[in-house]
Amino acid sequence: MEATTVLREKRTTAVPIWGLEKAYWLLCISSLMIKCFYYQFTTQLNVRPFLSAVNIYMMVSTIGMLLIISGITMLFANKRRNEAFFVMNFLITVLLVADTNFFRYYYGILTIPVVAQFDLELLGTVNDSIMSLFKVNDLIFILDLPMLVAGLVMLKKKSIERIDLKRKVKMVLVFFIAGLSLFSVAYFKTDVNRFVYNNNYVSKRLGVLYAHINSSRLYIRDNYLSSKALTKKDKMILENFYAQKSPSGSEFHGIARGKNLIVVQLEAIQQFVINLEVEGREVTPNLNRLISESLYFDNFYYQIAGGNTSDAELLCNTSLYPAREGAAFYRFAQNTYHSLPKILNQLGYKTYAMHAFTAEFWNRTEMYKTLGFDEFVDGDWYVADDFAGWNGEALSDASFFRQSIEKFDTDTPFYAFMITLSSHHPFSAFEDYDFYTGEFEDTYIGNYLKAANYADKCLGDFIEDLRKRGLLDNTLLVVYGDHSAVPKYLAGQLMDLLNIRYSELEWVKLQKVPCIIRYPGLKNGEKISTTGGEIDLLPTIANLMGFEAPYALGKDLLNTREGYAVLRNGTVITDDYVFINDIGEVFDVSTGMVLNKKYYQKEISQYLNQLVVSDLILEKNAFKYWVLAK
Ligand code: GP9
Ligand code: MN
Repeated sequence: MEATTVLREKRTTAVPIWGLEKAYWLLCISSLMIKCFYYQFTTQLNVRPFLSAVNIYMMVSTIGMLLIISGITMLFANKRRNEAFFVMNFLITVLLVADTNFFRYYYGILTIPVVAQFDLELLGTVNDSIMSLFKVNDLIFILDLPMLVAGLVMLKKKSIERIDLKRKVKMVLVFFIAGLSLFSVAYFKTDVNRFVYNNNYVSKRLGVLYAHINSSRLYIRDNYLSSKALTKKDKMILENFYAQKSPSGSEFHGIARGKNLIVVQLEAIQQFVINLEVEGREVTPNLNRLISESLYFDNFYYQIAGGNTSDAELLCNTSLYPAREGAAFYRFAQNTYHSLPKILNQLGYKTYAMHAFTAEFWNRTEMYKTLGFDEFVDGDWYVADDFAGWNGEALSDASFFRQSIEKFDTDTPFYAFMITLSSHHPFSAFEDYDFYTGEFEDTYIGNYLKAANYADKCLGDFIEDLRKRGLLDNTLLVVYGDHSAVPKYLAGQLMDLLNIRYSELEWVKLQKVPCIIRYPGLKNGEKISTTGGEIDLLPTIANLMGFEAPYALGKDLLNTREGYAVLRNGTVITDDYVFINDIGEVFDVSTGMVLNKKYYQKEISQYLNQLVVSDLILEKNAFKYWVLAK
């Protein structure tokens, strides 16, 4: 009799607390849900109308994931379950804030290799870039925190009971079953075969939380669960791939044999600035002039991924694609490569990599040794006598070029790989720079145009200096941009500047960088519109300098019949059509009409096979164990 009374008493006091607890969990989960949705829309991975089929599946999947994570939280907590829910909310919030900022600059989610390559000291140098990415609306990430803390304090005052096993199992099961059911509805509506190449596609369809789980799953599978040994089958894949590569053509073969090679990789210079006039002034008068005396490739795409600038360096110097996750400069710095500096070293060249910044950034110190550069002329070598752009603390491009030219040893032919820096995001350091941008003054785009104008001036002075010293005509000069400057969330400003109506196709077509090749005797002043990308630099240079680059994945842009560029996210651009992997559609490149995918599927898969081959080479260090049969 006594025992029943106690039990009854307990129940009556427990019920209101239970109600409060459940309300608290609901608050934790629903505010997280809003934050997840905010991520999806602020990144523009998902767009209006809010209730489109794609968005509904993303939302359903996100809620499913949150319930599953809540189930896990419940599984490991008992008396401190409310604290556990708070911690869950807090940790996911931190992840989403980091994701949002990372996305705004790098257009991707944070993945294990990306996080593994963070170096806090070096991160400090990009502080300004990071801070500039926050928006007022991001406050949404912390709005719930005071309420959650207050709720926790209130609940702490009540006596929270332990939950017995039976009840706990029941609760965990409810979370899991509800979560999994919701998630499955969305998952089975998604083309999961496209996941491998594109975390953004996963995010857009199934939400950012699942994108993290998926990318971590793939990372663990590829790095810990699958063998790193190069199998017979892998070798067959490589042999077949290289066997069907088209033989090299002969136009301009060897025209610059034995000459110097200077490659200038321009920071964040996109193609749209070329020949652009703002308020009656050319943004890039020097590049435009250079183009008039060079070959100009106007359908040339950047192909970088998680390694940003360093990926462009890899593409140019090895003609391999970037790693599918993280930066190859960090992940595969000990691999064997058939690189441009190695080939030129063998031909008696002196090879320099030149970049006036902290040598360790992007693990360049290690990677440049691996790529075989004789010397890395880094930030420590340059006298810090002039600053411009970026965070105000980086050596100006003007000084970089001025000092670099003194370094060239002109007694032997040399290869100088030069990476500029001043026109680095966020461009706000150029706010007061003397290039009037009219209605774009004080905007992101306006500042970028100023930065581009400055970078152009420095390059122009450098070219004149080369000319004066009699070096220009003895040198094969290659100039290209490394990657975009305008993130997708600012597409509107860019479209306004260029007077273009936004569409996914137009956006993809804007992801071009200029590529200029100058050498006396080339069809100078001509424009080559064959579609290509950074991966084609090495084979094109090889042809002009008269050496072979048999391991290059790219093509010689001067001797190809087939124009195409494969982007790391699985988008394929050809002279005729564009397959946008994010949305899974094929468009006519000039009319923008949607084409029937089934007619292009086979060809697209063949192009995408290049990514598979490249991943195999990087991830299994294939060039260490396999040589191409002559
Ligand atoms: C740093 C510079 C910047 O050395 O190359 O790299 P990014 O942020 O453009 O990848
Ligand atoms: Mn860069």
